[in-house]
Amino acid sequence: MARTYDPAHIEPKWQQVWQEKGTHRTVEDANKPKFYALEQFPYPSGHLHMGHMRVYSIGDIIARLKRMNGYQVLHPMGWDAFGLPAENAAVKFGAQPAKWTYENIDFMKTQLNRLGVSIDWSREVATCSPDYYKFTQWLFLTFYEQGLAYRKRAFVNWCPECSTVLANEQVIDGLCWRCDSEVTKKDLEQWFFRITDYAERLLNDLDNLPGWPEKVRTMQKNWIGKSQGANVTFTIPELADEQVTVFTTRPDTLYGVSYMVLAPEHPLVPRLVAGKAQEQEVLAFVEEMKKESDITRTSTDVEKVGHFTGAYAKHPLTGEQVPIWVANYVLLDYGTGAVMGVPAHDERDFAFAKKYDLPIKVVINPTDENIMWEEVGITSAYTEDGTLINSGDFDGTPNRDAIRTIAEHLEKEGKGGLTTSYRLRDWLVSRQRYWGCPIPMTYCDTCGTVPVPRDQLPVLLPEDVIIDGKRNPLTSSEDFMNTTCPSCGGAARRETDTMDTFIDSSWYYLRFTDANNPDLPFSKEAADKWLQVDEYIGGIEHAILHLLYSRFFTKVLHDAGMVKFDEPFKSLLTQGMVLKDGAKMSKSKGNVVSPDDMIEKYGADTVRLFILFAAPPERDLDWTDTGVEGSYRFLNRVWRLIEANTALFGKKAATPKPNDDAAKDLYRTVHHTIKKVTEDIGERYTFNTAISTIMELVNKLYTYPNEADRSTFVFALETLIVLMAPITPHISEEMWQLVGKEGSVHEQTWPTYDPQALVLDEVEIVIQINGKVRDKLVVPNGLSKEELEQHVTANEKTQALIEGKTIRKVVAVPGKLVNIVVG
Ligand code: ANZ
Ligand code: ZN
Repeated sequence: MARTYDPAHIEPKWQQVWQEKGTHRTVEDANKPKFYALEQFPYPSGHLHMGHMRVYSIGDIIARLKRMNGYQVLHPMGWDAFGLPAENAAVKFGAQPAKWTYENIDFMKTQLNRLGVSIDWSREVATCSPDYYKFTQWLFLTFYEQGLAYRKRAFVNWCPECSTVLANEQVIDGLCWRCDSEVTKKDLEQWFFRITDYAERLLNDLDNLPGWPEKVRTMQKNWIGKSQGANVTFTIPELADEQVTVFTTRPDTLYGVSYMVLAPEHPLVPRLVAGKAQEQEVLAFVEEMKKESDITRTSTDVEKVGHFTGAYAKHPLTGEQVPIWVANYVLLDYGTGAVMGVPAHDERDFAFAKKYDLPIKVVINPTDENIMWEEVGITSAYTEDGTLINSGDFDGTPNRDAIRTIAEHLEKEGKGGLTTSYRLRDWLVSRQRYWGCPIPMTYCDTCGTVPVPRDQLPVLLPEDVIIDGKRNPLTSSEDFMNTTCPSCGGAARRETDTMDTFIDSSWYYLRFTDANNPDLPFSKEAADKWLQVDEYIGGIEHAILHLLYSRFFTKVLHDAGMVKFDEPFKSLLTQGMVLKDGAKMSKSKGNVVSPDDMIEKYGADTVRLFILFAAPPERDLDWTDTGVEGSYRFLNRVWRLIEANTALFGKKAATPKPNDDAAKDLYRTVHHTIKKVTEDIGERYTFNTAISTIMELVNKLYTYPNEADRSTFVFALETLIVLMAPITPHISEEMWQLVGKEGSVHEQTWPTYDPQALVLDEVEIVIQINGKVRDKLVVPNGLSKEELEQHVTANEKTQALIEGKTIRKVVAVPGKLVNIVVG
């Protein structure tokens, strides 16, 4: 009796077999090329959603194909397990973050296994486990030793809701990336990573990443925000010629400066206003500005406001008095935190000068004859190019040239010079949170800041703490507050801040190469063997933060001699979202499709097939019930085809003998399918078109005549099972067994296509007489020009067409046509 396709039975069965046999373990075999396939590891929030199912299906099909292609494949998985939700759960349900997190991990791991992904779980990592975070601390010390981790007092982004600081990258349009509350500022002593030291390399090396989407590279480029300009140093006579430097992209407008603006937090401000009438007013403004986020302050919708400090600077070239202001739109941590105001040639300065009635001085004469220089600055700023006027010795210089000549002149005078600024800021890594990796530092009254020696790592997170969501419980931990100084043995306290979780995820791909190493984060040998990640798959939401930080980490570790490469991810695939009927899945819309329900109903193979078939990976995918059902029906169709023909199979691979037309055609189709599937999955990552080619093959097999060659038919069926293995691993394994084959289908060698088989034996060509189409003719394929000419002219059909006429010329185009010119 025919067996029906029963995924609920076969899927768990094979999952267990694979697990017992260790089918998905990484095979280390120096004779094979290596391939590292990695999907971004999930945060253990509680359960996997369809978006996860999509990334992991994509990663799995790639990993499986490479294995069958003869690669040694590393395909690991772990958990990005520190972070705020665990603490929120602790506040809400009283669960300990550790317990909550590990329970989630257990559940989500079961979900992943149910999808049938081929993960080497022997390399599993969880960033919250002491075995892992010991080395996160170890690497923090490396950064410290390299002078790349430092502590400073700074105005930092503060989320009052999460009661923690945020990195600039975590402030989106002035709001907290996590909870959307308005971000304010706080003056705190914090740890930073000196990522700005790497700004230039992080920017330039984007050019060495052709395997990354252009869009992501552009986003990183803009984030780094390189700006070429000049520093100009003014002096302040009333403060004993104290210097104040501004950053400008337009040193050519230096003679047009009519005021200077300092960021409200600029350290000179209190001294400038001391004892002046403006003192109270300015200091009050400064306090107000400290609370506002940079994004709000510089937003185009926000009005520019400022205050005169009552003090003046001296212009470096003219010696003129320049009034010094403070204003909301100047930011402390861009450039030098001070700007020169040139209202005639900058829109923003123009608006500011108009509002506060400051002088407007034109120094660039428009090249455009329709604009009178006398008009500039009356109704708007002139921001285009022109020639310098009112600029001393520089009059008459084209302004583009003056950018350089004025900067060079300043340099000679010791008053500035050309320089580069980046928008990228140093990475603020301290968090006032409990559920994170403790920063391995101690503070001693005698010795100051003392790193915890490596042999004393990890600095463990205490587990018996009370979490109220307001205070960091580490600040009342006995362990942290009363410790001994590693240097002098005296009383000391530990750093109570933990690390930004982005540090945890900046090096996990390295740990996977040597996941159980008890002494080192990873050995150089293992990392050098497996890295770079050959294909990294994840969401576009990580285009800036995670990828930039990981690149930074890799470069630092490269410079420290720990790895040989200096970019972690050779190729990057950013997958689209999973939608439901065109809308984003969300609890509030009630349109969430649960992966568990779908697997329960149709099986994991159907879910995988649908996900991979419904859209190319970078595009959004629309989850439709009819689509899933279609995928399920297709698998049933394949199943019945194999089921009905099991008797034809022998133990050995079928040797096809295509000796009739139907067999020849099928033989060619099989090779075409092999080629298409191999390239679509392995090179183009267009899994959808690979699948449709397989579907066409199945259609052909259904109409294959009974009397046609059987050996070719069996060869086609066998190949079909193998080609489906990376896509739908369970049903393929079951069918492989069903037809009596030995071993696992996943251990088969991927079929190769025969280019010869793709060539048609015969082609149809057109016969033209004097340029007019007169007939068609079937000729052997692959004839040369001369052969074709001969073949056609000798043919009796042709002879009849040219009867009684003389051939003057023959033009033969192989595979297409022959034109005979007669007279
Ligand atoms: C004078 C000037 C004249 C400027 C002119 C522009 C046009 P990008 O391209 O983004 O680097 N600036 C410098 N530091 C600043 C800060 N901390 N906060 C706010 N604005 C700042 O922009 C550089 C320009 O932005 C600088 O060039 C400066 O204004 C301003 F016709 O200087 B400019
Ligand atoms: Zn000490």
